[in-house]
Amino acid sequence: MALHFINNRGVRSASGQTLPVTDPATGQAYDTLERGNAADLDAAVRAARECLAGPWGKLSAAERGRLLFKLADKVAQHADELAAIEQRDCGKPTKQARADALALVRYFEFYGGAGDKLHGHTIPYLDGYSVLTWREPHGVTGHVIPWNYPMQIFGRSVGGALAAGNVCVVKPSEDACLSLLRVAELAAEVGFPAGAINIVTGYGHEVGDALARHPGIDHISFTGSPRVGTLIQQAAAERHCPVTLELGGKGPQIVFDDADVDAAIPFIVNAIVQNSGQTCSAGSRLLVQRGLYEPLLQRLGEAFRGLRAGPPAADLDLGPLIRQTQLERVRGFLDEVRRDGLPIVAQGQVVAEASEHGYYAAPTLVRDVPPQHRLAQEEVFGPVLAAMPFDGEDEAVRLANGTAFGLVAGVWTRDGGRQLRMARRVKAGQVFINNYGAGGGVELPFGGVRSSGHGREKGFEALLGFTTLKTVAIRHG
Ligand code: TXE
Repeated sequence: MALHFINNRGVRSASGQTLPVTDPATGQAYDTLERGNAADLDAAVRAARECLAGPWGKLSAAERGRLLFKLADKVAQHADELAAIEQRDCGKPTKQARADALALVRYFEFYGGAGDKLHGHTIPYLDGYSVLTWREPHGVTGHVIPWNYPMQIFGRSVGGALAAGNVCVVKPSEDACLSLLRVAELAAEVGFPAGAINIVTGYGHEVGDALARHPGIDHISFTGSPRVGTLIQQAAAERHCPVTLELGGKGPQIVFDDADVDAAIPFIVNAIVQNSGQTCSAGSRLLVQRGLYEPLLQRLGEAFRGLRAGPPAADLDLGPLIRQTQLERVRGFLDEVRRDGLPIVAQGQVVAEASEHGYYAAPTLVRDVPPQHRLAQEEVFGPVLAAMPFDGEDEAVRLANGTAFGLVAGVWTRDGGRQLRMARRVKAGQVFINNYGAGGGVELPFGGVRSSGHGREKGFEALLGFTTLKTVAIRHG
């Protein structure tokens, strides 16, 4: 029985209602979580505000950093436990669940050491004046977190917000929140004051919507679908609350015919099968220069045929998808592929013991996908890679930029000039040259342009977003 976490303790919902926690590997419910509502959210905001006005507001940046370092150590000690919780809650293969727990450690370390480096400036102005700028926390930050990487997204978002001096109210996904409730307990154990980290579980249209509208929330950080991002931004606009939105993408992997194919193949495969394709930065489109198209598809076909999806604990290439509706979404895309006669180059397997239970999807490579096809335009959020050929740099850029999104892109070429030209011309928040970081690198600023959202998370840059700038002008005569 998982409870909300408010004021450093487990709390029942005001309504007394709960929701089931389902194992995506079996489709069976094995626990409950609280179905929060606006009253629970309000209690969390009040706890946060009291903490901000009390113990949290008195801490120096260095003291906040020390707490984050302690939390990093604590999470490292509990990494196996947290990975096991995440594995059952999200269906992650062991390697992925563990990588997520270790990334959480890195986020707390990184932001633990970064908060006391948030400097302002002095600015030359009129004679007789001194002008300086201060970076101040927003106050209470709200964090709406999805189910694909709960620990990683909590780390980048809450870690940065705390380091910058904010206190946090978190609304995790109703599909995956157990690891975060445990992390919040660990934070209390290492000395985070009551109210610094609060978690209210439940549905998005109930708790998430209440968070977006609550006047006591001073900044919102949201990762999720473009549809809900729009709703949150609209609600926040009513009270002029700043938001950071990370809304996914349709990442192109652009492979020129001078690419190091041996190096590229493992990255291309991983970028679409990692976390069963449920990754905002997934490389879900493969753009290949025509001369390399056939040989590369042949080699990728072999690689895809060797991929296996199965029970998370078996630690295969893929686990299940998060829930039935996501599986139906992936199947819907594949139905359209068949209906429109697009050639499927290869599919991996769902291993026998998994095939009758849980939400498994076989990794699939589809070729000759027309650039305007839904498979080439919309985020599947499953292990389906859409391949298409291109002839030259201009066409590669046109195709790469030809969706509503702009989150992450990969470019594979040995030509140094082309590397930089492509990096400049592709519309994306991150461009990887001869590598592809599907979510990797806590140090690297991350976020999108266009429908992928705005604002940056991760890296030092994210700290700026969790602050507001105050200009102080002093006339001293
Ligand atoms: O996302 P939602 P869903 C994309 C991906 C996926 C699709 C749908 O393409 O297939 O979105 O996934 C909360 N007010 N991404 O439906 O609904 C919700 O409770 C406030 C990309 O699961 O956006 C959860 O905590 N909050 C992505 C969070 O929003 C609301 C990660 C995300 O859920 C709300 C996940 C509301 N009205 C999905 N409704 C990425 N960028 O990595 C829901 N929520």
